[in-house]
Amino acid sequence: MASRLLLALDETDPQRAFSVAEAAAPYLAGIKVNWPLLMHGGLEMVGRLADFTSVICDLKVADIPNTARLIAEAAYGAGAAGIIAHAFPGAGSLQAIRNVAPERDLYAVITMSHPGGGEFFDIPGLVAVAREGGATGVVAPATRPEDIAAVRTAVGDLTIISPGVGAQGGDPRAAVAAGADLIIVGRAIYQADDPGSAARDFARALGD
Ligand code: OMP
Repeated sequence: MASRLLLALDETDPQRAFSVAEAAAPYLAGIKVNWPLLMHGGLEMVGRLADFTSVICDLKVADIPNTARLIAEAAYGAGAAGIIAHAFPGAGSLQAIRNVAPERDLYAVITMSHPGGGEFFDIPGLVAVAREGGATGVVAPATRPEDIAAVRTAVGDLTIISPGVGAQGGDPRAAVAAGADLIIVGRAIYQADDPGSAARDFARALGD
């Protein structure tokens, strides 16, 4: 079956990022890049990593629609298959991203994985924003499967991607059982002695 594993490539050394990506790529559904790698390697990292697998730009966009649009034009233009944005700025900001590339993915953050990360996030309200804004998927935490289940109930068949496995302690099987489609793993793969084996083991553990 297709892999359920997304690699969070928060490696700050671009050369090491490429070697990790190359080793892990056979076991991945995609790579997620965030500010740490983009700030060290530049936006061109997106297109270069897209040679291995599809790339999601986790920019956590949280801005007015015009600024969100400008960010989306740069990220999709660099080759991103998807962008992660916060839902809380509202449906208009998500729509501004969606309109840049309606055929690509847009994931809206509903609630976050770190301790206290759910405190200010209203799950049903933000899921409604995500749907109105045209998101193709949402982000919900593997550290709190009960939140994934609540998101799944509200979100219908949108894709749920779930961070918090590995370094943050979340249980990947529990996250999938609660409704997650794809599991995001960062440090437990890119800091492993053998990132390829680590990715293979996570992907196998997620197999049905
Ligand atoms: P590790 O904790 O190293 O596995 O990395 C997790 C990745 O998921 C990082 O890139 C985080 O920025 C991201 N993330 C979270 O950890 N928690 C969230 O609630 C949301 C995200 C995200 O949007 O990807």
